[in-house]
Amino acid sequence: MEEKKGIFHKWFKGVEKIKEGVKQQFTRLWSADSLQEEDWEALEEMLVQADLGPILAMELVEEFQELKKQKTENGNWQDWLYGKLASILDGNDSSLFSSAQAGAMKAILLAGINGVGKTTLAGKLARYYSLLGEEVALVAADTFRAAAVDQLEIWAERAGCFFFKGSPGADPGSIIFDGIEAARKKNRGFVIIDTAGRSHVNKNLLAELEKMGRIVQKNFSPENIENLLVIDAMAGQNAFLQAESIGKAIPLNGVILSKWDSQAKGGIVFRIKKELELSIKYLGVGEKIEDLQPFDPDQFVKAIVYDEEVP
Ligand SMILES: Nc1nc2c(ncn2[C@@H]2O[C@H](COP(=O)(O)OP(=O)(O)OP(=O)(O)O)[C@@H](O)[C@H]2O)c(=O)[nH]1
Ligand SMILES: [Mg+2]
Repeated sequence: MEEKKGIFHKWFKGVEKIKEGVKQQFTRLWSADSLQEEDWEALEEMLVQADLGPILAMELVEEFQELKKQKTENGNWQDWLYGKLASILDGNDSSLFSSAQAGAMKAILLAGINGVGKTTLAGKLARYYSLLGEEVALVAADTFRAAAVDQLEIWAERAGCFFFKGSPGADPGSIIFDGIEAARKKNRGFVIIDTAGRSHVNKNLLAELEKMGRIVQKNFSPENIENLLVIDAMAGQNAFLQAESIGKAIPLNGVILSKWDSQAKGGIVFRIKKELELSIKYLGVGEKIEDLQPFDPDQFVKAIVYDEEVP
């Protein structure tokens, strides 16, 4: 219980900033009789600064302006905003493998630019799904740095799961192929593949990722694959460029936002769902193996809008 509370607090840090801005602006504007241009600008600026991006910020401001014009606002701003924000996240499928065949072998491929937290997440997911009763195998397909393999091996030890590494000099595609084979032989039905960080503008690296994606596809049917993009919660606008080009190399099934505990502004969640039409699956909320929070859209919006006690 103590640990759960700790995790929730770390997660909650990521909404504190947006929550503060939202409360300040909407409390003021909701009950004001006459509003000036600068009031709308201040609201829009707050939303942009909270990482909702210009499109969503403008949309919310315009809808609120319309409401004020018609003087139709009943109730409180919290309920109004809850409805708006919740509708943006409507359809966010936070679960993994929601249509997987029962008993089938499954694979998670983690992709993303350098240093976003892929290897750490591989470890966290390995522990998380092991605790749920899955027989997990971690496959080290990052061949760029020798240390990357050792780093993943340490996570495998912490998570208590099967670990596979290729022979030195092997290419990542063949490591994945062999890793899947080894996992199958060891009856490990839940394969998590850690890949090297790659710049989203490097064509060769994207082609390599494409190849890795194809090898996974050859071994698993689509409903048993989760290609997950790892994004640093602070990436802002750049997250969209990353998603666009990495999404061309492999079909993305969702996003994990890492480093949620370090100054994330919260609004990026809405942008990812709205502009990329990708579901947010998990939040990485720290450097420890247990610092993983399944993303709950309703809890998330309520935490921003309502003054509820942190459980
Ligand atoms: N605060 C915080 N730090 C994190 C989180 N996830 C990862 N880190 C840290 O971020 C750094 C990079 O993490 P890695 O897991 O090595 O990232 P990576 O994407 O595998 O990096 P490359 O393989 O080099 O591309 C490490 O210092 C981690 O401890 C998180 O959720 N919160
Ligand atoms: Mg790594």
